[in-house]
Amino acid sequence: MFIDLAEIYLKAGDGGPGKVSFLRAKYIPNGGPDGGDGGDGGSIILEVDLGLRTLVDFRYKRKYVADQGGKGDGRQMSGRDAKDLIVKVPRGTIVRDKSSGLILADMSGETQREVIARGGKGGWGNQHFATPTRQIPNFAHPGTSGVERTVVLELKTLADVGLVGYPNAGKSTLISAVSAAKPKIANYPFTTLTPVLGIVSVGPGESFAMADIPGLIEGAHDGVGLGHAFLRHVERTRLLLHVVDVAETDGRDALEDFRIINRELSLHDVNLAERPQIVVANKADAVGDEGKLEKFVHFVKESGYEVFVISAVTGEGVKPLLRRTADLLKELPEITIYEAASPAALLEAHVKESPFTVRNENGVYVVEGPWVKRIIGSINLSDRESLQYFQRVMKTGGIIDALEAKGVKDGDTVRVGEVEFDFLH
Ligand SMILES: Nc1nc2c(ncn2[C@@H]2O[C@H](COP(=O)(O)OP(=O)(O)OP(=O)(O)O)[C@@H](O)[C@H]2O)c(=O)[nH]1
Ligand SMILES: [Mg+2]
Repeated sequence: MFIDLAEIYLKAGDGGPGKVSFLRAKYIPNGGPDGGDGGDGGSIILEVDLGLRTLVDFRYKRKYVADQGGKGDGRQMSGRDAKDLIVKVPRGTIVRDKSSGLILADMSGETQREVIARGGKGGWGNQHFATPTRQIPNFAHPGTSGVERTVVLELKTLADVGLVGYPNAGKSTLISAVSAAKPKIANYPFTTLTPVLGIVSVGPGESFAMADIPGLIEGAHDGVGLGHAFLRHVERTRLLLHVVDVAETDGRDALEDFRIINRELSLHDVNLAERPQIVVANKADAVGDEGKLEKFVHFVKESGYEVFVISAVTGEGVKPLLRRTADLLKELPEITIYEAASPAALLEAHVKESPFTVRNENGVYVVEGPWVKRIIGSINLSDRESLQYFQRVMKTGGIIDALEAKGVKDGDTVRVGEVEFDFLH
């Protein structure tokens, strides 16, 4: 089964808790603190697997939970770091954070690996907390939480060239004539049900990737026929080959088909309608009305497109088409790779959409919310840049406004998680 959309839940492991313990030995009556640290929780890492072609596995397994870090122990024994959980995805998978819709990663590299949910850090044991004035530290850190999130996976095939056109126009016949791909070909519409990728070789060391997708019909953007969902597999392409049946099999009209497909492309995504396009007038061997073909070619050229009259079956005209395609590709921008959102943008989105509360507890303004642990875990308060980032999130997340609404004044104490600071506007 071919599946190109999936939603999965990820929970990285929490860091293990640090230990509260004191050295006990025969001749040392009051041993110092020797509580070890907790281990780090396992992260969830997505990895490209070139052998995968679909997201079908995620139909059956939708929940991925990495192990927690081990607990710290006495005698300064650290807890074990948990193993990372590796989840394999096909190349071309775009990973989005479900709640914000932001892109976490575009898994398009051949060997790409990305941490999508980071495991929590192990907590410090009490061995770290002894000071000259506090010789019996009766506490340890609990460890931070592993990231929990639902992500949407979307597979968008990586190809230089996309074949689009009406059903039965000969798209699959063309890709099977010019590459090793062997999709099903038949004389009825909707023969192709899933995208097919083929590598087209045009000369020594010169090749490009071509994607064949199911045919489109009028109303595809509204879900008519197989709908337009498969267009996602040509969205990254640099060039479209628009295949039109100019033999007008079954009483079709080439010009009308051509217009319908272009309209469907723009209704799906204006970027796709503006993608460079070569018109492939196919089935030249079976044309009945040469005059009509000439008119079609003339009209299409007048509209600003290059046209190649070919027969995918006899091979007539195919070579010049491939030559021109390869030459044009040299001038066109690279295959689209989507940029991942910055960690700051992600955290801001998270803060914005999560509820938080501000309350006054004996003169201290306490900010609480589900993201508090995460933000505190992700910043280093002794680092200037990190601190500026923290302030920015406080501001864009609306926390400063909420504090002011509660009556906070310069010099008042604000507590976020375990961090306390003086409010300064
Ligand atoms: N005479 C002739 N027939 C062709 C040519 N190209 C394709 N055909 C025929 O047209 C029919 C449809 O071809 P396909 O390649 O399956 O068409 P498609 O565009 O992939 O169709 P869908 O997958 O349904 O969208 C088949 O019977 C092919 O043999 C051609 O150049 N000349
Ligand atoms: Mg086909």
